[in-house]
Amino acid sequence: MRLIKKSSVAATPSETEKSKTPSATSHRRQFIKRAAGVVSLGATGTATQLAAEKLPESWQVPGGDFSNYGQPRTAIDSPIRWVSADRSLSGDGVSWTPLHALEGTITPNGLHFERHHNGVPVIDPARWQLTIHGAVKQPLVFDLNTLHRYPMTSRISFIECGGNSNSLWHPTPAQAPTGYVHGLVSCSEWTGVPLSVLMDEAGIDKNARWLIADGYDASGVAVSIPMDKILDDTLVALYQNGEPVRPENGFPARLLVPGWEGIVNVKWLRALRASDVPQMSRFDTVSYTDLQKDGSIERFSFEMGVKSVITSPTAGDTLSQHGYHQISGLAWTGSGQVSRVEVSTDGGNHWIEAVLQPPVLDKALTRFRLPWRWDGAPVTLRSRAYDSNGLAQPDRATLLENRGTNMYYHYNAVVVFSIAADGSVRHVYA
Ligand SMILES: Nc1nc2c(c(=O)[nH]1)N[C@H]1C(S)=C(S)[C@@H](COP(=O)(O)O)O[C@H]1N2
Ligand SMILES: [Mo]
Repeated sequence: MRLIKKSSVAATPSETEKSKTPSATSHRRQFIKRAAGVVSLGATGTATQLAAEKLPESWQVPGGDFSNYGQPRTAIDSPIRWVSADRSLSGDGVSWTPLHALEGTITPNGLHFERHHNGVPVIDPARWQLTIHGAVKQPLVFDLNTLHRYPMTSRISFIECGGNSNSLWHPTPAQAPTGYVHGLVSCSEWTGVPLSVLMDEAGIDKNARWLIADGYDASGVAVSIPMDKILDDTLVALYQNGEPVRPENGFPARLLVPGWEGIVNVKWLRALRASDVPQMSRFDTVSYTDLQKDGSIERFSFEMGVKSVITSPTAGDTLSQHGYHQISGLAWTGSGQVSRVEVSTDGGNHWIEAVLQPPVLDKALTRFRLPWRWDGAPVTLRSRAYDSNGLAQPDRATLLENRGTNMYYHYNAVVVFSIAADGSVRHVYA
């Protein structure tokens, strides 16, 4: 948790006044009301009155230049993706969104998680083409200029890798900040052409229940996606948070299949083939399948479960002060909207409804917050999400009971952090 350190609180009288605008106060009151019994208004202050410090003079000389493309500040404490890659397999690996170091719900493009099976291809947009073929009346080829003439739409949506959080299937709880364990999920505003528009132009044969998508990269990724989902809400995404999709995330075009596991969101999109049967590619049958308790294999497990994680405080933090803290986290579900998030600060005995920060969007990350007072005694913090489809996030014992221990994907159990008397935060199974 990024505690306000005493020395960095610029509590000049004017700034203190500003923070007391009526809206800030009533918002806080609302907050407190929702969480009645957890913290009293008087306990919210962590700031310390300091004498106004003299600003360093170096800030007050003429500063740096304009830039054509802004870069984030880089410093030792800047949010960065962590990369876990297998150096023996070219371009195979992931990089993690630092969820614990970000706020709100939108992931900056440079911090969107990455999953490549064979690296990021260099694609010349002038030579890029998308082909729609197979069981269609009229096979079509689009170049990028043509595609840009079609009607576009935007939606805010998360993408989550099916393998997100999968270290938690192991019997020992990983000790890393939230993003480096659960950060194979990111959320962006994606803009592009609804795939239904393009399929309509191609004219789908009536038995074509599947669409097989592949990309230009060397990985040979090919996935079979049910046509119903394609026609429902799948986009050929060209923009990510307003700018062209980043090379790492599929430039110049990728599929956005809202709420469905990462692999079907094919990047560097090359071709879409309509078919009455799935391709049964390696990615349909070997990867992204799970061994069940009864020994059978679950395939085509597309929809991501309902899930929440606390992002602050997180494992590795040390709470250096008693008193008021804000518990903050993210919740999401592949089947609709997050309807409720509950937080327990007492080992799961009592659950308090957290405030969901609007807007709460379908298949998007949702921010939850809860004011909390730490009295200095050892505690555990956990969050549990529910969705508009009636699904509830399971605790770990229930997930293992239901799914067995041979799973690799789709881990969505309640995550627990313990805080010791010295303020140190650890990830625990409890
Ligand atoms: N062509 C292609 N598409 C791909 C992949 C890939 O390796 N090649 N990886 C998939 C996987 S497993 C995931 S989780 C998402 C990751 O998208 P991102 O890198 O934009 O976060 O892309 C999917 N699309
Ligand atoms: Mo993935």
